[in-house]
Amino acid sequence: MADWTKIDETVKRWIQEAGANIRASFAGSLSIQAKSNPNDLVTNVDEETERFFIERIRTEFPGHRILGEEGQGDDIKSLDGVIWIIDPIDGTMNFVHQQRNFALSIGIYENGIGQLGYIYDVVHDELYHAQKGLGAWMNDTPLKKLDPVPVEKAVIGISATWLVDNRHFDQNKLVQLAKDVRGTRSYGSAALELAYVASGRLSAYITMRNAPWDFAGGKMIVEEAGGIVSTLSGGEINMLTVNPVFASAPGLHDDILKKYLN
Ligand code: 2AM
Ligand code: CA
Repeated sequence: MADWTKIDETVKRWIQEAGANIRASFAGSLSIQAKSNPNDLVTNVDEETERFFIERIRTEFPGHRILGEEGQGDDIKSLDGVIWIIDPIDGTMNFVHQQRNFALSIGIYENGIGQLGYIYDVVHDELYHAQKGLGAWMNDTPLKKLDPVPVEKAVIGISATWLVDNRHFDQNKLVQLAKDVRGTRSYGSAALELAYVASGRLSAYITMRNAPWDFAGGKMIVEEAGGIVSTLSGGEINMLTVNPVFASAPGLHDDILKKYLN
């Protein structure tokens, strides 16, 4: 049996160190490259931060496997054993353009079950984290269990991408939802938006396309805070593939599924 409390202490120490390195990088110059398309960016800091964790995990926890966005970890085809799912910088476009609104995200899963989750807002020094069965925190403050929210009082995180013609979803359903809620917001970092759902800053977050490293940490934190995370049809999230993701406060999750998403 893994000692999750001990692993938690180690991860938090590493996250603080990696965060300090990322903040220090603001003073230097970035090397920026495009990946799958001209707007899909990666920088030397994404790669260095991923390597920072991989080197330490390999030394400290040699039996654990690693799925990292920048592909320097293992080739993961199953959820067997302990897997660290890492996004060194979630919201790379924000990191490059704004030097804010990005986060480091880590989810640690054992046989597909989330045990530890972390989202570190590096610029604001806000660490959201959760441990299975023990709850969720922002820094040292426990997050309150989420209360049900009615649609008309909901502030939801959604990108404008999904409210215009797109290949993935009939935008008219989401346009009606956007009209009915109190407000919409878009931060450009799935991890941060999930942290905001967990802490009640957002009532829900909806996206058509998230990769496991975008949601692995956040899913755990939202669930430990009493929220619900599913696909847009209410199904279970697949931790090995890209998914549509719908994270929400309780009550609201059911209302939106029934009234808007089916
Ligand atoms: P990233 O910055 O780590 O790539 C808004 O763009 C959010 O969606 C960010 O969390 C971003 O993560 C993620 N994202 C962007 N393009 C994506 C893609 N093609 N597949 C999955 N997630 C993506
Ligand atoms: Ca990333």
